[in-house]
Amino acid sequence: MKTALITGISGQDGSYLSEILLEKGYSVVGIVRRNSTTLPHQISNLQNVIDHPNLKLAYGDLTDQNSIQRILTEHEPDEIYNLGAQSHVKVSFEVPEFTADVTGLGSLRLLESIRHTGLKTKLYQAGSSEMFGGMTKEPQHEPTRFHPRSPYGAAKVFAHHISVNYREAYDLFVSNGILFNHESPRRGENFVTRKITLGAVSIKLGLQKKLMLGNLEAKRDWGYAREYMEAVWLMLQQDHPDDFVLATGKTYSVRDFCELAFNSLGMDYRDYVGIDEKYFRPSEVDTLIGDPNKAREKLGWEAKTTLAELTDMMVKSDYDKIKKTL
Ligand code: F7E
Repeated sequence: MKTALITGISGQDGSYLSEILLEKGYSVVGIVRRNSTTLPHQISNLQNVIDHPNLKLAYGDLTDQNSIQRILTEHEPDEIYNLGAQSHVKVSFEVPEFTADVTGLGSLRLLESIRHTGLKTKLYQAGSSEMFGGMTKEPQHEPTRFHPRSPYGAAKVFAHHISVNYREAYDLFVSNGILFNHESPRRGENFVTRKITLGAVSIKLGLQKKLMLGNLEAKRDWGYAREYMEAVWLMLQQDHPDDFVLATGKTYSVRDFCELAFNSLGMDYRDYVGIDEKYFRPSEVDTLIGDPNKAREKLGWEAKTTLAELTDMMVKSDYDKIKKTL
């Protein structure tokens, strides 16, 4: 039985990936951080797998090298998926140093731990389309120059480059994913898609009157998170480490997403959506659209779920969830 270690297991991606790995017969170890919320609350995304006999949780932190090294020594994972991060772009402007520590240096600590323990393991480093940022050619693909537009994007660029460096310098098996936005009913509530589906449903059910947002013109390449985690697993099943863009190849504005979400509930977003400057970012990434050709050719992967299907899935899930509480 193979063992996989996941940092960020309590997040959207970690929860899908742990389900996929457990279905494939892996033993999964997830790193969780101690914080002031209770553990059941912190791992609510893991409800489908929490009682699985092959799932273990271990306290640790990407800012604590000793904890990482201890977990590696104890569990000797065959594969490591580094999904842990301070992943909110707007918040990274408020806590840039913390973001650099967790999202950037966290990756280095993991690499150093692998090197020091001498483990023959494969590492997946979760990179982001935020590394491309602004002023790049579209669509963005693996050779596109990075130009991050936030502390989060800059930290991810560091994590990407240091992963490539450790691959070249120490011959470690490290693959970088460059994932464009990927969403689902498990998306955190302060990312724009989930904020919109929750807001639209709350308005529909009479619990809220307006939904305040920031920049409606920003364009993103949005896919379905579960499908992206299938590709992440495939990256570590290759004979050689490599870097891959995962994207749908289509882009839509935040305004388009509002239209889809409100329409699916029989409403016109223009009657309910307002603009609040506080949601604007000091520097914005205007347009992201990925070219997933390399993933298609080498991994045989492509995104299948359309944005309309994804929006419907998220709206329905939020509707059912809120309805139950009324
Ligand atoms: O913003 C605009 C905002 O926070 C999308 C993370 O997973 O994907 C995510 O980063 C767009 C931006 O995601 C609101 O200005 C308008 O242009 O959902 P988001 P993100 O910043 O693209 C990448 C790939 C990652 O790696 C990140 O970890 O929507 N926007 N109004 C708003 N955004 C938010 N959050 N809230 C608003 O009210």
